Amino acid sequence: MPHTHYRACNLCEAICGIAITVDDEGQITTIAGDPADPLSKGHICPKAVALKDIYQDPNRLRQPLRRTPDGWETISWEEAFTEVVERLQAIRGTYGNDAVAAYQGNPSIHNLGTMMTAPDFFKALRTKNMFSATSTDQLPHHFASWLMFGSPMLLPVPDLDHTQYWMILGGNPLASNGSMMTAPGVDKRLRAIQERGGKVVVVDPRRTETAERADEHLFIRPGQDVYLLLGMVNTLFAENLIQPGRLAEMIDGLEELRAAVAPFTPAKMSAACGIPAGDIQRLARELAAAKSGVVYGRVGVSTQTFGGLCQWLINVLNILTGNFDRPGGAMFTLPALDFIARATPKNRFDRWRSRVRQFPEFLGELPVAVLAEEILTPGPGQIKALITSCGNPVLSTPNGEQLEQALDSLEFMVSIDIYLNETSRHAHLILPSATGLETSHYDITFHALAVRNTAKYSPALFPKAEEAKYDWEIYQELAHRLSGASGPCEPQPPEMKLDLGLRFGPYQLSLEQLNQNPHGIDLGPLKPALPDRLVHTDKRIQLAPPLLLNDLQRAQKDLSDTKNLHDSWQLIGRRHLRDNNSWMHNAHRLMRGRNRCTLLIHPDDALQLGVGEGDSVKVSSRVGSVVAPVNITTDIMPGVVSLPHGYGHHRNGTRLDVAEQFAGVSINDLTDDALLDELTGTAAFSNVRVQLEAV
Ligand SMILES: Nc1nc2c(c(=O)[nH]1)N[C@H]1C(S)=C(S)[C@@H](COP(=O)(O)OP(=O)(O)OC[C@H]3O[C@@H](n4cnc5c(=O)[nH]c(N)nc54)[C@H](O)[C@@H]3O)O[C@H]1N2
Ligand SMILES: Nc1nc2c(c(=O)[nH]1)N[C@H]1C(S)=C(S)[C@@H](COP(=O)(O)OP(=O)(O)OC[C@H]3O[C@@H](n4cnc5c(=O)[nH]c(N)nc54)[C@H](O)[C@@H]3O)O[C@H]1N2
Ligand code: SF4
Ligand SMILES: [Mo]
Repeated sequence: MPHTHYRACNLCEAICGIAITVDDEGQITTIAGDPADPLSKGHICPKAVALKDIYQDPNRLRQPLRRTPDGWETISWEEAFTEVVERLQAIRGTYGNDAVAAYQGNPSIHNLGTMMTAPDFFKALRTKNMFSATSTDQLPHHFASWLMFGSPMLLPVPDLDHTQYWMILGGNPLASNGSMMTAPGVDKRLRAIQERGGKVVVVDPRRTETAERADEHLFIRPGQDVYLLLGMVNTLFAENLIQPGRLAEMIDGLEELRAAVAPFTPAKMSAACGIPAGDIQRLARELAAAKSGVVYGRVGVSTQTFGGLCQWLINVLNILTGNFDRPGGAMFTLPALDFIARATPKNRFDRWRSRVRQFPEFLGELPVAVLAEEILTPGPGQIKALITSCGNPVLSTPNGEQLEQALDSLEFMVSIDIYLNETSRHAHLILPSATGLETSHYDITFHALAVRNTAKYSPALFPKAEEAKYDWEIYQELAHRLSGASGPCEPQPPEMKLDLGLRFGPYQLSLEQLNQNPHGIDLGPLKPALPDRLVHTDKRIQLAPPLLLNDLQRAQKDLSDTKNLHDSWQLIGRRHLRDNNSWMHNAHRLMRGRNRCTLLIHPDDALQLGVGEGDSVKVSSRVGSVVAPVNITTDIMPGVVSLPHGYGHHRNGTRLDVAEQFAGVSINDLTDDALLDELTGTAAFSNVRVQLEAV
């Protein structure tokens, strides 16, 4: 019988409800948005249909591979597990636990099985060399939340559906479908703000798809948002616009903050960020005057040299204007599986440091920008083995070419990945998992970051191939064998823990209830939750944590450094709706039309270089160079150029079926491992300077 299967798409943070019809032969006939999903209400994007392509892709790995001098050979799971554990144990025995490093990539958080099992496996490694895509992404959000609210996971979300004023910095939700803000159908939600008389402002060095739809767009010099934000906070104090409302009783550090921001006047900030002082003041006044409002900053403001300060100041602006923990402002979710309820305040920073550059850990991780040097620099504590899981750091972390050299020098590398790609091709063994439509899903992370409280469980649509394993089976087996336990590993599907988590959660749901509601369960709009939800034991908000106040000195110093802005360009990234980081360019239906991996450049700059539309330009940075065709547009600021990340599929030896004209180049062959936010360790992608040359 043809039937319809309902699930959540787990490709990006929007977790859209989808309806998949399957015919008698078990073939997918359609994938459409599910109007009955309480969160997405029918929204879908073109990537959802590619779930079918991933499921059917003949190049997706289904059995473990081993690299041999004559190429890759397929081996049994038993052989693979035995070899991985033997090699890891041997390296740990010879060099110590820290010689084994691990990198976890983005799809881990979109995978229920990995979320439930990978942490135990990585803990069992007892290594200080843990890395993840977080240090190329949202680390500053966690840092600010940890210091201000007591837990890195207590993350405020913009209450989009009720706000009257939305200021977006460094995010392009119309292309990315939203991030640290699960809000499927952002376009509709944005239009609704305008229809109820509200205003949307975008601050971005590029006039993005989102900026195009906003009421106002301001260009900002890349990497300089901290100065705009400081100028706005300064204005609030200078003009007596501080009105935290009921939060006044819960905040500490107001006077320290006032003193700390006093030197950062809008007039001084303007020269740094390129936004007129009058506009900086006006934005602060507008936010303070709005019936409700929220400042939201995403990857473009996290991945810069002052990413930590930016995310702190964004919270500060929302708090000082009375827009925190109130409808239409920045609010906290109450998810059905609530990991905050049991969170306790802990020190999570600088408990150890990286060996070479002495960077402090945060949340048990070191910045991925130091991974290559930790592999390449000889001496005690050098990394000799690496496990990558759900990650493609060669294309996604700064100075990818250097990392490739480092990977080739490892004694042992294993990738838990569904493809033989730019990263896993350096591994000795690849352990592929079942994925997507073959897996069940409950979104532990993104229900906790959603603009509305909902809960949804999706069972697997198709059984996995007989010879395949789920991610959770791989982690459990490896953890079991590494622990030296005797006897076979008893598989524990993630559903057991999930059901328990739901039952002990704030709504006391169960897996059975979720199974009975395949479209998902609506748990209502976000509600004020403070002070109860604060994790600091004194239930207070720290407005002026010393680590952040100290970092202002660095911002002050950088401000007085006179830089010659005219001898180079600034490079920024971008996302396209039909891309998903580095790993879906082999889905042919997403790769039609024009090559998207182009260098956006302003007409004045193109004229200066003497290049016309489509001409090739060599882009060089301290670490490398690439050649890309230009796309001339007034949508980008003069002096700034943009390349999307995730491309660069020309590297030999992969089994990815990416058409030649879409292979592109990797922006991360230009981004610099030496540039990072010295406070949080986040890669500073937006601070990279490049030279351009017509070829
Ligand atoms: N210059 C620049 N660089 C960036 C960014 C940027 O904006 N600019 N963005 C950064 C951000 S925000 C992120 S999150 C990172 C992403 O960085 P990564 O997470 O390292 O890279 P992805 O491209 O997401 O690679 C995902 C990998 O997981 C595999 N995979 C997919 N599904 C599964 C599965 O179910 N199981 C397993 N085991 N593997 C699976 C894919 O084959 C692929 O190899 O990139 C960062 N890099
Ligand atoms: N289609 C699609 N969707 C995705 C992804 C994808 O690859 N493709 N990736 C997913 C992931 S892992 C993430 S983390 C999210 C990210 O979601 P978003 O944060 O919305 O990511 P981007 O679309 O890269 O938007 C970043 C914006 O920052 C701007 N920017 C760059 N530098 C600066 C700066 O210095 N200052 C300011 N103010 N702006 C700057 C860029 O021009 C860009 O418009 O998207 C997720 N969704
Ligand atoms: S927006 Fe994200 S979750 Fe929604 S259909 Fe597209 S890829 Fe899937
Ligand atoms: Mo990300």
